[in-house]
Amino acid sequence: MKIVAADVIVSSPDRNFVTLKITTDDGVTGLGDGTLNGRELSVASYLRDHVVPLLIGRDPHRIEDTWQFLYRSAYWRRGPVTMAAIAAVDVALWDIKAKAAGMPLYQLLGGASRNGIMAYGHASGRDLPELFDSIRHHLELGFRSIRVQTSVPGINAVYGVAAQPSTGGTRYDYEPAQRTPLPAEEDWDTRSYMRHLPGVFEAVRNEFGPELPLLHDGHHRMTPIQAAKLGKALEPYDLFWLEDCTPAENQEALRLVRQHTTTPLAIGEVFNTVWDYQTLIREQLIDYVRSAVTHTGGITAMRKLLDFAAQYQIKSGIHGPTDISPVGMAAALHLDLAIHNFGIQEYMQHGPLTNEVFRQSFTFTDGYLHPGEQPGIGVEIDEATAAKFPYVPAYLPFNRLKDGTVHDW
Ligand code: GCO
Ligand code: MG
Repeated sequence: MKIVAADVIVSSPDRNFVTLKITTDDGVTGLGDGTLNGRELSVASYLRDHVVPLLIGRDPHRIEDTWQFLYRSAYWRRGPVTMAAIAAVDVALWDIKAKAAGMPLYQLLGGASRNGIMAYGHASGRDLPELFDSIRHHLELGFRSIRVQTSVPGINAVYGVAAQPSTGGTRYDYEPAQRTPLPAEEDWDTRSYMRHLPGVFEAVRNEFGPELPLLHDGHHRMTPIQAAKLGKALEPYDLFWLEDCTPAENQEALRLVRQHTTTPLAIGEVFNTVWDYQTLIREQLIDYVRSAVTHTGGITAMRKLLDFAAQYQIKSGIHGPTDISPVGMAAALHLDLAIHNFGIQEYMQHGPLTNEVFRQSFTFTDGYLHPGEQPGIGVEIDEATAAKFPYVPAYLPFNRLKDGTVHDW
């Protein structure tokens, strides 16, 4: 079997996606996701201009060799653009291999280790009544684990909070990459946030009880000591995890957080190789690995990363917002089903136009996801429909503090 074509498809139904479609001389095709929110064209060019020419003529079954060739032959290593491009190739090759074997990808990864994949949804509210409605709405949708984000008094626009009532309106289901020529500026004040949040979780626990797994995303906003303080303040509310509590380029910063709080920690959605986690995992400074298959070099790399994490009793918490395409989501689900150290899977439902472009076979039933039994990863792209939605410049917001200093968003 030989690779005879590799096409980079940039399409923007509800948001921008970068999809790689690899075709073999047997007519078998595979899809990979190379979407990098706000920097999509960088990955499209990396693939189109520097990777696709290297793929033509290669044996698609040599997945590990192709991964190592793309990682080492570039000379320049790591980084979100490179690892998203390698991920797109890797997942497309796993898709081909599983299709050629006539089985769903998870069977090639060792078969199912569980019956279903526990998902969490994104509830949010500008105030408690709106938040409670959003939580109820997600419970009605079948979610059994829920992320809670709210507005903060005195701050105009806060990450993760739907701009409209989330009970069937424009729920916070679409990642906030605004289709604007420049990134939108949002305000922020960490102390206001830290004063406000514990009361929100006390109210949620009083309303919904002690059992419901609740998650929260700090989105890199706090210093290590602030993260330690918030983690400690949230302990009475028994969170499933506090995510991205502090920027983690300095992995050692989590030692301080860990000394002060037993609130479980999830980190890594902005990471792209196992080296970003080395101290965090070896010293058990986190409880969940947040990387997406799409941003971390694909199935080949993610499986090795999660096996490393498993030795330290750390579980998966794969990133699954709507800026991970249905292709990247499906790849995650096959890995989720097969690995032993599965934790939870983020699941933001894609928009209706996205579902027209990507035909998916995964299911969400009674709070659990399943990749389905289709050979391959179980996603096909409708290229004619994809062509109707050309790229639209879109950027994630950024933060400034009250004094104008740029802050983490
Ligand atoms: C999450 C993430 C997202 C990011 C988005 C960036 O936990 O899902 O924090 O909300 O903001 O994926 O593109
Ligand atoms: Mg996050």
